[in-house]
Amino acid sequence: LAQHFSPDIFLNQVGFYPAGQKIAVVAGEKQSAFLVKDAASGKTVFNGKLSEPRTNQHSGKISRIADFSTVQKSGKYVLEVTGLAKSAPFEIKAKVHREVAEAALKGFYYQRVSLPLPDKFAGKWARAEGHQDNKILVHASAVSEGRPENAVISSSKGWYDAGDYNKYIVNSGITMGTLLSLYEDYPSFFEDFNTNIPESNNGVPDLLDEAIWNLRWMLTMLDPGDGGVYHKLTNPRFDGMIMPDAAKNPRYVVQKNTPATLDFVAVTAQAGRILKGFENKFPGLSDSCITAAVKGWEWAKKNPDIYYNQDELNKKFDPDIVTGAYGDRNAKDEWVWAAAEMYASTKKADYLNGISFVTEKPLPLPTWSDVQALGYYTLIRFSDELKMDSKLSGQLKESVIKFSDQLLVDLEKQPYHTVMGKTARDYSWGSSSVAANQGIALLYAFKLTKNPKYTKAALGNLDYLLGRNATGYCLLTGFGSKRVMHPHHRPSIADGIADPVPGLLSGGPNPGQQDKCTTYTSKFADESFTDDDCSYASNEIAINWNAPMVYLAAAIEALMAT
Ligand code: 9MR
Repeated sequence: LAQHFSPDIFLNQVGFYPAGQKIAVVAGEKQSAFLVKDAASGKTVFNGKLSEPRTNQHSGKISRIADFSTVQKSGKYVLEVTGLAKSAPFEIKAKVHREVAEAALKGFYYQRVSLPLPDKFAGKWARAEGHQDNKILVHASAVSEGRPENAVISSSKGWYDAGDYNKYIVNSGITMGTLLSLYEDYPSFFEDFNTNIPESNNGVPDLLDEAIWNLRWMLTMLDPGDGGVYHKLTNPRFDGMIMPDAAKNPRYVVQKNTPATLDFVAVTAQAGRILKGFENKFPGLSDSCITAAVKGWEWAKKNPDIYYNQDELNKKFDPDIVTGAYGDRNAKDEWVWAAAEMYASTKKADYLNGISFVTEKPLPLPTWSDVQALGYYTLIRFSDELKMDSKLSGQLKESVIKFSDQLLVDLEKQPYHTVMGKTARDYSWGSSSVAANQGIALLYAFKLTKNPKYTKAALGNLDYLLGRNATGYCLLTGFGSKRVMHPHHRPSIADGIADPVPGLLSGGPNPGQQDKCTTYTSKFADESFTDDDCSYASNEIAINWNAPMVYLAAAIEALMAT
């Protein structure tokens, strides 16, 4: 694909809304004019001037901006830098990101554990069932009175975390919180949002059906003996590059701890609240969630300082566990999130007693290890309904706006005209999720202020993810003229099909290059990416990155479908 298109023009390869902002980045400083042409007829529809040159703060490279927002007629176009370079064709149309949103949610279906994926739903990515997970061993680090070492439990379903086949509560936490919040923020949008999954016709939004697949697994991770929640369900070591059904190693649940339990509390509290509205579809599920949330909360109250430290664990227990650690050593933010969800679901304000909100600071962007913002979002969403203390709710709202305003500072000067990437810090492991989560924060700022500058910047980050970034890749598999073809994703590698499983968001540039792959072509923060399956540090996929992608694309569709 796309070899004859210029690598010097960077734009959202999926397209643009008729009335939305339309920006491309043109590398170099020599040219000063550009044209937008109708792709079929070649007729020029817009004659534009490039901006003054800008210097990239990461690479020192020079580029200019082409703004063609005034082109508003639906159609297929190409952008040409006069006499030199030509972009791949792109579309201008209403609902232009609908398919992106649907595919990104469908990405979760492809990650389902304990289920065969037939042609009917999975197309050419059909595969056999992987991991029944009905004979899971209790690791020596996780025993309780009723469950001694090597006791066997059933813990089926859920989603594979990423390119590997393990299931981690901490990372499921932020993922579920993001998807469930998307539902609570835009419920009517999901009435008619079909991703062609087995449950599509059950009268429940597909978004919730998908989340319930993972919820049912999460509920099995609470030890009924004491109410603590296991950190993860995992092989001792990562599988090779095999299909899920070929993976046969024994799996364990390992050490209960405070952050995992509080993440579980937050998710089950939120799910319990939402599922009350679907009692006739899932009798008893809502209650089971709330009961589990209360149990977890009580365990965490009694055990407020237990953290997962894999190295320490391996000194004490066998077998050694060397899969993803998600070792969070600070539970302050998990307390905020869990308390917020418990309060919103039970309406008992006591849950907030003794919880410290860091309200004087701008919102901390959500990551798997910092989930405080998810609590803020929920309290803001329900502040009126809960008749919340107006001082606290005012502070929470202020922190979201403060954070968003900081993002917007100097947006006009950025080489890619995005809030993403202003500082090198944005390019952490899974930087695509930073872009998506910034977009979500901006959309909350929009909801609070109704100022369209925030939605515009959020859309800019979606443009970033779909191609207006220094790698030139559209970072969602299955989309774009320059596609990610080799994600670090076991099924995509092992299935013998050229196209990777679609709807999965690549982690994106990460100058850490912890995978030591030899195919990186740049060390600059915004370019440190390689479309190579060796690259778990820049080109893996993960559920906690896909969830904010679903949120951003769907919410933008809900807000500006025209
Ligand atoms: O997303 C995680 C990132 O923040 C950490 O720096 C990294 C190293 O610990 O791990 C990432 O999570 C991986 C997890 O440990 C195992 N499954 C794949 C995840 C994505 O790479």
